[in-house]
Amino acid sequence: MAFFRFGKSSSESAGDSAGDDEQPVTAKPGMFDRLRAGLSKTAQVLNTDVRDLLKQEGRRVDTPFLEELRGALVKTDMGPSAAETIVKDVGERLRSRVVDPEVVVESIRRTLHDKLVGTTGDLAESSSGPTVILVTGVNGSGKTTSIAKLTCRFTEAGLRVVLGAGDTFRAAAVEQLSMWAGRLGAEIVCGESGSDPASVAHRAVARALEGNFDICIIDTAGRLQTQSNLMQELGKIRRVISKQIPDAPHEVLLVIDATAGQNALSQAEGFKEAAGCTGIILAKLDGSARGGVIVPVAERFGLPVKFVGLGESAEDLARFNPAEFVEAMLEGVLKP
Ligand SMILES: Nc1nc2c(ncn2[C@@H]2O[C@H](COP(=O)(O)OP(=O)(O)O)[C@@H](O)[C@H]2O)c(=O)[nH]1
Ligand SMILES: [Mg+2]
Repeated sequence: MAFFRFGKSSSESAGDSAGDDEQPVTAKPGMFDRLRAGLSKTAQVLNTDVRDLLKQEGRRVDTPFLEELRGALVKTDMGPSAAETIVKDVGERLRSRVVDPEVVVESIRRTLHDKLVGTTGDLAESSSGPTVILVTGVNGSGKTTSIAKLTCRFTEAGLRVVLGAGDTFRAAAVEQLSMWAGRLGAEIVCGESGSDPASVAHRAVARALEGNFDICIIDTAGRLQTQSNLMQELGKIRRVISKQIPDAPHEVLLVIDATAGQNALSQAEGFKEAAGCTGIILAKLDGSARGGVIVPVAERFGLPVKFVGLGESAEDLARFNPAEFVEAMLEGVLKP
């Protein structure tokens, strides 16, 4: 079904209604500008540290130069393996010669692209009936906001969405999701505060089936992988859902906070197995100077990064496109 290509990449405008999203749409502002703005803090690191290094007149590519380059690259959180590949490549191509900024930038571009290509993918969808998406992650990572953003994309594409307020831990969480549901024209199924999230999930999926909804998205309370009872709860939610629709949940999305650094990565690790995650949303890229973290995220989890979060509004979500991402990161590095 074509509708699951609803999540236009950032080179396509969010409001494009041409309806032919097989065609690459270029020269449209909108999502690419948003991606660029979101990655501006990361680009700034490359723009100052790397650019300063590249602009030093007569500077030769020697060991101190390569170590300075490595230091600047690592600041973006792209991880030691990507930085090492770039440093090695630049060393091999330019050693003892005068620095050629074009070669260095090309090496960064190619390395990041190679590491990121193939690390994305479309959302899975149900072959018949509602598509069920379970959203999980640590507290405050951006789960509920990401659900609002997905809902916005779906409803804009004319799909009917029912939300399950599975974070029954805090009353405020239910209110937050209800507010978004009202604003975005989605239905919502809530439970009593403190009630069993699996029962809320069950009722949300039942509502999706009986009301012929296209999409059912289930929110969950934030948890840590060390809280084994809560991690088991995710398994229970999955089991309940799969009894209602055998191949559901069709997606289990892990939301990771791009600003939280290495710690967030370790915290998220246990989710992959406990929740059977199928993809990642990397939220809060806009607030981070460490947008390069997408490289270790993709490497470490071995899961496709399906979307990136670029702000707090419902429109601030882009489908992850490696080529555009790398261009946005390198924005301005070669400018005089
Ligand atoms: N700047 C920015 N803030 C975000 C993004 N996603 C979520 N937030 C903010 O992060 C905070 C926690 O988000 P929330 O969705 O409630 O997290 P949850 O606890 O995982 O459900 C809220 O203040 C959100 O507005 C994003 O992509 N960019
Ligand atoms: Mg929440």
